[in-house]
Amino acid sequence: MEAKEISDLVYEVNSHLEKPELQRALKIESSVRSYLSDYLKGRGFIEVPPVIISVLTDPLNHPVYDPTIDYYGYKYSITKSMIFHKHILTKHFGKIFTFSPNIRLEEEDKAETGRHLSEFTQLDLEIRDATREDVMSLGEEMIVELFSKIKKTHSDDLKFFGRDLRIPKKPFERIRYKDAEKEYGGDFESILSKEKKEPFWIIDIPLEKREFYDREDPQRPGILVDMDLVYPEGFGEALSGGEREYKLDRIIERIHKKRQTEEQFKWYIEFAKDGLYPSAGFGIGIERLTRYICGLSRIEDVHPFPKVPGKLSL
Ligand code: ASN
Repeated sequence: MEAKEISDLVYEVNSHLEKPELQRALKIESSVRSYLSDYLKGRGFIEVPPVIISVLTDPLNHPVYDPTIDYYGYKYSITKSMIFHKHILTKHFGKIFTFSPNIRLEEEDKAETGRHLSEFTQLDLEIRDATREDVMSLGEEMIVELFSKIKKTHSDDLKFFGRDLRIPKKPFERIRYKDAEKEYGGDFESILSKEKKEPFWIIDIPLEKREFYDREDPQRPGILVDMDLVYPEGFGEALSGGEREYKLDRIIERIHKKRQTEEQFKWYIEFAKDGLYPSAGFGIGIERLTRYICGLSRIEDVHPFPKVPGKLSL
């Protein structure tokens, strides 16, 4: 990482915070948060506070720097996602959501994507006894309503960005992971994202491409009952989620298939022994959503203190 004088950093932060683009984007993001929150509360969801450190967090399916904090003899991680907490909560609450700050200390190859911040917020939600179908239609309706409201209330800001925000038609297109890969090769997500004019779903993701907690289709071994939503116009991944494994034997088998250890997830396993419910949910990145709404090429332009992998930031 390049060395930087403190005075340079102060200058950089101040010039960033002064930018009209950032100020407008933050105004929009502030509305995005309240509209989404109102939308979910209006549908019976309870907002829960975020978990920042825990003995249990998402293993993710890609490498990140992974520090732990030793505290009273236990190893705590900084939350990478609240996936397990969401699932455990559905034992006692039917529908929950949280604006969850996630820390993923990405490696430097993610610095130039324009889509990665090491610290970001996802709106993470989970519903007990729901199916993938249920959460996909919820996601579609939520996005359509959000975009319509933003168009009405932020027309000046969208005009400033020169953004003609299109309201997508429901249901969004669905493409099976394996079909997309066959037709476009390994880079299908970015190819399709550039080609499409409206958000679309990638469904039925192969088991090895995702974490152990997404449910394997009992009728189609190796295929998960999960999904990603991808933004059009080259903006890439928006959301990911799916149905969850909830039976103890399935959870243990899936942990082993990933070559992870029961020790690593012992707390979650204890909850599974106690009994978990079937559930489904998803998480949508707030900064990526704001970036898409504003039509900006770089994610740091929607965050006051952006943590771009490999770069010093406040
Ligand atoms: N929030 C995602 C989900 O609900 C998980 C993640 O962020 N890795 O599936």
